[in-house]
Amino acid sequence: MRIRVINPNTTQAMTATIEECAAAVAGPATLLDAVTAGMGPASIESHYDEALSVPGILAAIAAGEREGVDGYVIACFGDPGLDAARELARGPVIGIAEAAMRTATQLGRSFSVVTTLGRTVGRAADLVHHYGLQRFCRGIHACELPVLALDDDPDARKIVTEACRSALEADGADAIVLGCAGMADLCAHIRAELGVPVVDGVAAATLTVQSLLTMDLRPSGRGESAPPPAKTYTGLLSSFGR
Ligand code: 5HY
Repeated sequence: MRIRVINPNTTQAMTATIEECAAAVAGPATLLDAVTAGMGPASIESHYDEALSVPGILAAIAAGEREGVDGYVIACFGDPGLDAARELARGPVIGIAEAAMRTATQLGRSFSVVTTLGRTVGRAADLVHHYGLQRFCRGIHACELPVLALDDDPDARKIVTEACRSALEADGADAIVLGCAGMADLCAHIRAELGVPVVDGVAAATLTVQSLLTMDLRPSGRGESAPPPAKTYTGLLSSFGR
């Protein structure tokens, strides 16, 4: 099976981190294909960034459909463009936020989320509600590191680890969910430091897609997941016409 892992921001170094973490869990029958969005923001830390990341995601999905990709991961904790991507793809499309949070619910009664900047907490809260996980989520916390600082700040691991420790002490949750794809390579360290389950959405989403395909499960392609109606798109989006 072929799984495309899409980094919706345009930072190649982050795609490399994402690819490494997805490859660490993918099975021998899975061909992983990690791609960086060909257009959009260098990082996604606001509603504006999120909106402008969607065309790059949809272009990567459309290309995957032409190339015979079986399933997709959207490797950004805002799960940007997820519903639109599911209209384009024949196979499963899984966002790392949904995958991580649902995985955390299978490890205990509660989880806390630790994300990057405080301004992204609202989006994470919206997703908790959208996925119906309010009764499990004890809190959403920010480490106040910009997304790209996860890769270039020498203190990033310490800062994120301490933010996770503080979240655990504040909320008393059974698990921690890492709220950024760029934190994926910190997961094992933080889990060892805290002694509780720490869930990385890149691994969770990759294995969710792999599991669905292994069970030969794909969206019905009917109703809301049917392909979007053909129409003309103009200006910068003219290439998205169908
Ligand atoms: C992510 N931004 O996973 C999100 C994290 C966030 O560029 N990749 C990004 O803060 O929403």
